[in-house]
Amino acid sequence: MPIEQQKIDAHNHALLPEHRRKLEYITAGLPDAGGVLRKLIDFQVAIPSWALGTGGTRFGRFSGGGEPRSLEEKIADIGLLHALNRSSGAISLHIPWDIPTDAAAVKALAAQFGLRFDAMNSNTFQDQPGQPYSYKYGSLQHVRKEVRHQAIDHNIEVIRYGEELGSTSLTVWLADGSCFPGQLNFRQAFQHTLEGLKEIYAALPADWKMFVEYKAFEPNFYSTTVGDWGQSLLYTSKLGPKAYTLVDLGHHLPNANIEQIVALLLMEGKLGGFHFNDSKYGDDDLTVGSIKPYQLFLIFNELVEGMDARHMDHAHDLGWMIDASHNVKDPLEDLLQSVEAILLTYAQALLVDRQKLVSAQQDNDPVAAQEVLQNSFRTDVRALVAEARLRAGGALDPLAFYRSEQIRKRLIKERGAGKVATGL
Ligand code: PSV
Ligand code: MN
Repeated sequence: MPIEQQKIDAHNHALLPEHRRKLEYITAGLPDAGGVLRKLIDFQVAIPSWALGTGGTRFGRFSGGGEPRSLEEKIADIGLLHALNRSSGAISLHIPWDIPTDAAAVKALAAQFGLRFDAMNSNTFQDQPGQPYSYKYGSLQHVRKEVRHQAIDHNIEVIRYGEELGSTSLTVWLADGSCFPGQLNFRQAFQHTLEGLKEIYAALPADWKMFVEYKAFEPNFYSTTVGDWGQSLLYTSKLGPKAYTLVDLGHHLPNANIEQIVALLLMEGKLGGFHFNDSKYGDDDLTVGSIKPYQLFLIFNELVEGMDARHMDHAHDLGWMIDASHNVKDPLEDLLQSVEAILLTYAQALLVDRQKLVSAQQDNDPVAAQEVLQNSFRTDVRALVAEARLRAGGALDPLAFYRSEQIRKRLIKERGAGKVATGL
């Protein structure tokens, strides 16, 4: 649904006096507000094609209506988000949920909305109609060669689709593992998986990256063949320089120190991609920043520190993506909230007084270190993020705009109430 710039301008105009007052207050205390604003404008978070419909659990799914009926409509939805927040300028596709039958047309449509194609995602965790072999007992780890080959071929096919769209990375997430002790020979499962990943790696174009995503449990509940960052790092180290570990915030055991994981992967030059979401218990796929915002801040603090230590470009050197979808919110509102949470937290991490933090560390002063971190975490940076959006042509308050324009109601009218988008 196209959004008229005039409407965004009118919305901004009404909010401008209040916004300016808040912005002056925050920028007065900042040494380099311009630099922070530039980084915020550059930072783009990819939206996965499967997050545009109401998510579900294995117990049920409750469509809110107006869900995209095709890849083209998914692109239009992300275009809408990007028009409002100017920070969602990329789409991440899942094959076979979103096969681009006419790649040139799909690419041109995305370009009209200012979107590029982020990482391509393969799917060997579900069986597709007509598929010769089942993934019930795994894919790349499988005891049977023909199943492994089918999974390898699928990943290579996904790379080919991605090449047509201008993507430059492949994310491999495997559901492989076992549900019961004794079901699997761990070493053999690892070796089979490594061999398969090597074949996929060999098919990568020169400028492509491969992200190996890990997950502690689910759908397998006893062992997972890429179960944690150590296992992922083992694979990516053996694969070579184009292979990186991907961190999904929901894929850890409770209370894992994700900020430390991120710091060490960055130190090794092996952090490649990031899936944002939030959770209370496991891979809950809840809105970013809705449950543990301080943990997200600590992770961003390490990301900024670690990327700066390696002179990395914050906006382009890692693949940033949201990976969330759940049952109760309007997915577009949810995504607006998630992107906002990411940018707010990134802004807070940019404000951390690094010199003071280093001094506190050198002085063995945990009290001072906590003061430094929490000073930033408790700074209200909402006006800064809004200003970045305004300068980039977006809406000062995307969610308020979305609601006042009754966008969901219009989407339901256009697409119907009953359709369920492809995805989980
Ligand atoms: C698995 O839980 C995961 O995080 C992977 O990134 C998948 O591609 C995605 O969710 C959607 O199933
Ligand atoms: Mn993920």
